[in-house]
Amino acid sequence: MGEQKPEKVKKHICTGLLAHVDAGKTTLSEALLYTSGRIRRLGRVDRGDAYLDTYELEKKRGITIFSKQAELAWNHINVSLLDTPGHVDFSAEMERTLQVLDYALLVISGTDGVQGHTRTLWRLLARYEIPVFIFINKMDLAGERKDALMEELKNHLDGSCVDFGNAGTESFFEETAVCSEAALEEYLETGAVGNGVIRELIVSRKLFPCFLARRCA
Ligand SMILES: Nc1nc2c(ncn2[C@@H]2O[C@H](COP(=O)(O)OP(=O)(O)OP(=O)(O)O)[C@@H](O)[C@H]2O)c(=O)[nH]1
Ligand SMILES: [Mg+2]
Repeated sequence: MGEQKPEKVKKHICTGLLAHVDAGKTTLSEALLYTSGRIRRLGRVDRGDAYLDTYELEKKRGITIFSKQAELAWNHINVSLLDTPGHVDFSAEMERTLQVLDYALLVISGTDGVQGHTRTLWRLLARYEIPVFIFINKMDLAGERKDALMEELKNHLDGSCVDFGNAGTESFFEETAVCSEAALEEYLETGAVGNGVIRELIVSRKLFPCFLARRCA
């Protein structure tokens, strides 16, 4: 009899969405839950029917007051998603989540760019040593600001913010190569940087993947 293959163990990660107030955390959470099939209807904050803004006061004011948790599954990974409030009055509620996060998703509104509160969050994420992915939304309102926004991230957050929309291109590998010696060595030898090294860079906070929303409302 052939050897039985062990069942693929599902990995579990805890990810928090953080941003300044009104950036679009709850809207993005809603989209992630909908895309993963966790919810069947795409609710909206401005209609008061978002899946995660459950409290009456949240629905009425159109803002998040309490952090909420939702579960989704994607490619053999179970993800606990924590949607946090962006309003400074509820910062303690946001900060509580930092103790349990494996990864953070920092949302930046394409119309506002890096705000004072974004920098405060960035410092907190560094203090808690949390790897960060950056998502820039509201690109439907931001016009052709993609390059300027990437410059802003590099200048105001970290020089190792890299646009993953360019993944696989020469300029992507050049930017990735300078993030560590191992990456540079691999790039000089092969002309590319492999996923294994990229993963290491992300986990050790030497590289911050950035994703810009496509321009649709
Ligand atoms: N045009 C446009 N509007 C967006 C986008 N994402 C979010 N919004 C709108 O921005 C407003 C704020 O969105 P929320 O998702 O409530 O933002 P939030 O970051 O969760 O806000 P707080 O939790 O109160 O900090 C809502 O009216 C959304 O419909 C986007 O990509 N484009
Ligand atoms: Mg919200």
